[in-house]
Amino acid sequence: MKRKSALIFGASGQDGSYLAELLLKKKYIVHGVKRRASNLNVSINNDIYQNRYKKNKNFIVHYGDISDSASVYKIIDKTKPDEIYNLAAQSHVAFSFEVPEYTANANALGALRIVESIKLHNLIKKTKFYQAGSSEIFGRVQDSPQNENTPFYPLSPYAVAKLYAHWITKNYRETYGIFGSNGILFNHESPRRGVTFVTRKIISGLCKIKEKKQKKLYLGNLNSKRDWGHARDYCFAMWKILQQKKPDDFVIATGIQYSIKQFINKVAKKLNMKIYWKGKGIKEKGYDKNGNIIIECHKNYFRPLDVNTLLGDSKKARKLLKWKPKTHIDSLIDEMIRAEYKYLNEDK
Ligand code: NDP
Ligand code: GDR
Repeated sequence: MKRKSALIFGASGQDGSYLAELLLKKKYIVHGVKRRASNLNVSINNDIYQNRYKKNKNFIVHYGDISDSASVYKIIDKTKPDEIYNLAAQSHVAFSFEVPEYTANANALGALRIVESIKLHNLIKKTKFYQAGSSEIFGRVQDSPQNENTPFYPLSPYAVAKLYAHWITKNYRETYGIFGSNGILFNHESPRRGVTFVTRKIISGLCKIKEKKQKKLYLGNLNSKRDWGHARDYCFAMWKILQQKKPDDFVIATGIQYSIKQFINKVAKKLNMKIYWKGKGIKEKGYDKNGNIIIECHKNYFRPLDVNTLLGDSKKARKLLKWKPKTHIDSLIDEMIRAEYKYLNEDK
């Protein structure tokens, strides 16, 4: 039987690394797109990318950029894959307020470049397309929990761009019959999460405070609530979405939410640290048992507009994809803490 092939835009990111591992395990030929930079990026995922995949003959690296039409067209033409996963994005919501135009180019037009390329290269009958959508499109939530029928209300340049990508995928599906599916994924984390996202920042900060390598952790809005799952489980859902007979859109979530403060308390408990909270809003502070301030809010980490609550209802995915999250938030935190200690010991 002919081996399936997949092309992953964003293969060096958190999700790209888990998805590549899954597909290689399923005996796919995996093509990963990586953008060139003038110096080597030394993030953990790039280590994984360099060390693990470089030597695997079933993993082929292509240099390209989702914001550059010619490179996207060329790579798709060259690889003609059975499945394309578009995970490439400027994925930081807060940064998107600072680089709105670049965010729109990568996150919105990136998806357009791929579907247009599938059409131009006559791949409509061959190639299935997965678009990495986000729960951020629910923004100022109109209903709770959020499912595929909840109205969208994006609150950041990131979310507005992701909403364009959502609709253009649906539009090419309805206009040209492309097998294009949107996953509307709620937050998912792992030891491979970028260090500026809140879960990794909290775990990394508290581990360092406990080990006396850092005195204080500065954060922003402690009261927003998120529905957090494990990236490995969510990448499995991406693959399942493309194994369906028909293209469709799916919400992927755990259905349980915690506030940032609750998340901090959970991590602290696992590290045997008790945090005493005092104050409100930006003045709220977390103290250790000796009365030292170890958590403080700083205006730099507040967004011009924030999404206060997100809670997903993934009944459709549970029924049609037979998917459900395997990892409980406590196991996710345990895994992230273990990895953080490993990074600390390796002094990364
Ligand atoms: P990451 O930020 O870890 O990974 C993003 C990937 O996109 C990296 O490989 C990055 O490459 C690549 N990339 C960025 N800009 C470009 C570009 N111009 N051209 C080519 N590649 C580029 O994100 P995640 O893995 O967490 O998320 C994957 C996708 O899923 C993203 O689209 C994100 O918006 C979306 N998403 C994520 C959720 C989450 O909770 N993690 C939830 C919902 C949606 P490089 O290594 O060079 O930076
Ligand atoms: P999010 O994740 O914006 O939901 O986007 P992030 O972890 O950045 O923020 C979650 C919430 O925590 C609050 N917060 C802070 N956030 C960061 N990054 N740093 C801080 O210091 C801090 N303090 C408080 C934020 O205000 C926010 O409310 C992630 C990304 O992966 C997107 O690509 C993806 O689409 C969504 O999840 C679903």
